[in-house]
Amino acid sequence: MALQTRVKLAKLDAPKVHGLDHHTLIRIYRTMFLSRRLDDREIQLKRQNKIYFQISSAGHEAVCAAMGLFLRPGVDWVYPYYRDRALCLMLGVTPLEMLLAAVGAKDDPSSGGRQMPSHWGQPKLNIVSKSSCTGTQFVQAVGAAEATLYYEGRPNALAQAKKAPLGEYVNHERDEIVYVSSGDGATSEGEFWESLNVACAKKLPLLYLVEDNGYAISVPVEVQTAGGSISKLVRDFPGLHVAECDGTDPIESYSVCKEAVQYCRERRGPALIHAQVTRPYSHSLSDDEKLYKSAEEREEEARRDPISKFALFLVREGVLDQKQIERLETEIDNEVRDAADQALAAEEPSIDSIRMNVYSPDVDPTSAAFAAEPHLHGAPKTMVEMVAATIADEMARDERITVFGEDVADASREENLKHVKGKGGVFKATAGLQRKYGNDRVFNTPLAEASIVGRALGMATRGLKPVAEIQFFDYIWPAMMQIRDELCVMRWRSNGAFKAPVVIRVAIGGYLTGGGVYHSQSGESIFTHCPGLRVVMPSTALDVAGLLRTAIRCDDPVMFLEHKHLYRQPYNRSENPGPDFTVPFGKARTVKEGSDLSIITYGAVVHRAEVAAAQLEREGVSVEIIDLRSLSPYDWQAIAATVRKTHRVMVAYEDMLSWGYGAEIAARIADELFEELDAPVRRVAAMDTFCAYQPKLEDVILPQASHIIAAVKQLLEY
Ligand SMILES: Cc1ncc(C[n+]2csc(CCOP(=O)(O)OP(=O)(O)O)c2C)c(N)n1
Ligand SMILES: [Mg+2]
Repeated sequence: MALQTRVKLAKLDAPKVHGLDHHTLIRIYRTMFLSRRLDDREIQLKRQNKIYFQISSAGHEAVCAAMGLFLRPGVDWVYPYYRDRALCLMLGVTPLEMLLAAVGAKDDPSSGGRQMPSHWGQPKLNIVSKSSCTGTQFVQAVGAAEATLYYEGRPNALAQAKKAPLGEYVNHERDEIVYVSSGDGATSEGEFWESLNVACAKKLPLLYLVEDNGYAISVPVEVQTAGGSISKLVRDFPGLHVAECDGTDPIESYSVCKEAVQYCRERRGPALIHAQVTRPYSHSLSDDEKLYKSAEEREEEARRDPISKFALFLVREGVLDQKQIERLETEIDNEVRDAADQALAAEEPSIDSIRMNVYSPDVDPTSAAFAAEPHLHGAPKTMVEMVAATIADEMARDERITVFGEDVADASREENLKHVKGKGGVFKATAGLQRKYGNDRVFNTPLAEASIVGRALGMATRGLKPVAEIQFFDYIWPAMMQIRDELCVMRWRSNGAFKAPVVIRVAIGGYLTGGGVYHSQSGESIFTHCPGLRVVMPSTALDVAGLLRTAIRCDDPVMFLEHKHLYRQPYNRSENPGPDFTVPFGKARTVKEGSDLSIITYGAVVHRAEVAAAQLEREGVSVEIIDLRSLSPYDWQAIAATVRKTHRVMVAYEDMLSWGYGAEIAARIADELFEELDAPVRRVAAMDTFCAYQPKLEDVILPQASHIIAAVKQLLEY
């Protein structure tokens, strides 16, 4: 096996000094060797076609094992990279559990056979489920570290989080830290830099380990990183403790990890360790490094192999003799063989289990429990005023709620609050919340959307209830990866072990007069396309109160789309329905009953449909209007009922005509209700182009009442 080659090649260049007792030294070696043998075994299984993928931790074992001595399982929070097998072994993940993941078994604790091997995750050890995305982990770890500080100041929030679903995994200790690791390649992702910025600005107890094996698949580090050294680049981040070490040497790694962990535990700020490691087994079994690494490079790496070097070190230092090493290795080989036999015999997940854990099994936001009567009181509020009022009520009830985003605070400089009115959002949707609840609960973030969503996810993972704001839908795209690949998938990929009940409030839509391309976009279908995410879009202030409260009390991630054009209209205002008013998701509202034709709509088009219907009424045409208000899930029963009643239907929406949200509704009506139809299903929607700055052009592009009237008349001719 490859290992034997390396023992022969290794030189006696291991460090001579060590302050470690024999027990610890042997524990380190045992873990390193076990890690390597698990990789070797998986490689063998892959070659025998008994598993489907393998990515190894070979070459990374020393620094990971050393780090594992300092992180406390179930106390510190851990976001490990896929090459952190030795760390996970140290924390208590068993060889069997690792091999259950490799074979994709039902009882794989990291994902129930849903993720590829080495995608670690175990709630009882505070190891947070990792995706395959390189770089998304950084900002999530920031959110987890923010939760550390939050719980420190708010024990009541901790108590509330423990009572919520999955509360058994919520924990906090005074000197806990958060660990996040990555390769050299992943530090090129924007989220790495976004995370460092926040970690340093907020002095978070966040420990980074960059395991630099010189390559990201085939891309060498000098192409990846300016100057070839990530630690050089980050050295001037304020308050960041930066250290380098030979990550193939457990003794050197031990002292560097010790110092960095202590720095974070003492709350002096974040720390970053840059560890030089090797990658002797190619990137994965799908890669062959001989295609891009020279023979000399590979030989040089072999000489630095941590396992062979450390074995020789232990012999030389008299910790173990050759026989004892061999005995230890045989014992480990037997352990790995037994675990592999057990894993290979393990049950596979059942086919019907695939639908489990897309959404919360504990809270059903579509249920009757969320159907409440309004107790209206006070002066009528606009939609935007109702957003602030609803969040304010919920924050009083639930101390887990944090509110953040760009400009959402009244004034970040608290001393200014005595003299100024406060901003509270570019639309004032969060006005007064910071003043009322403090700047640990309501705060501005750097201008970095991926990190807004990633931080929210990290907080939610630890039991908080973030209500984050994306200022304009048009600028949500930097956060797309965090939303699509992380937020929506967290519960499913961890087979229900972790969840992400984040509310993302987003100002959306056109009809703005002068919004142009970048202040007018729709695109809700892109998010209704994401399983795991709830998407709602109210058109009245009353529905804002009911649906936003349901969103906050929901146990799933919710995208709450607030139409900018509707924020301050007089026609959709409402008195406050009271602090217990909720509206269930997936229940449409009948805006107006009618008998000749149905319009299925939502958002800003609801009012346009009402205007059209009023005019048509004068011409003797009776139109029924259904406001979906909840887009995923949506109320198919209400749609079917209205089609069965009028037999003529139009779907009117602001998203683009082609591939837009209404296209799916129209398709389903044609699919399932064809025999009910007296006329084709008609879509009235935005042109397949962009909204223009010139209001007249925007009026042509977006659906108007006149378009609806014309389409209704055509449909009535059938
Ligand atoms: C966002 C993203 N882009 C691309 C990939 C494909 N990919 C997987 S691992 C990898 C290289 C990672 O290199 P590095 O961070 O140095 O880690 P290493 O594998 O070398 O330990 C790439 C490009 C991915 N998983 N995620
Ligand atoms: Mg690398």
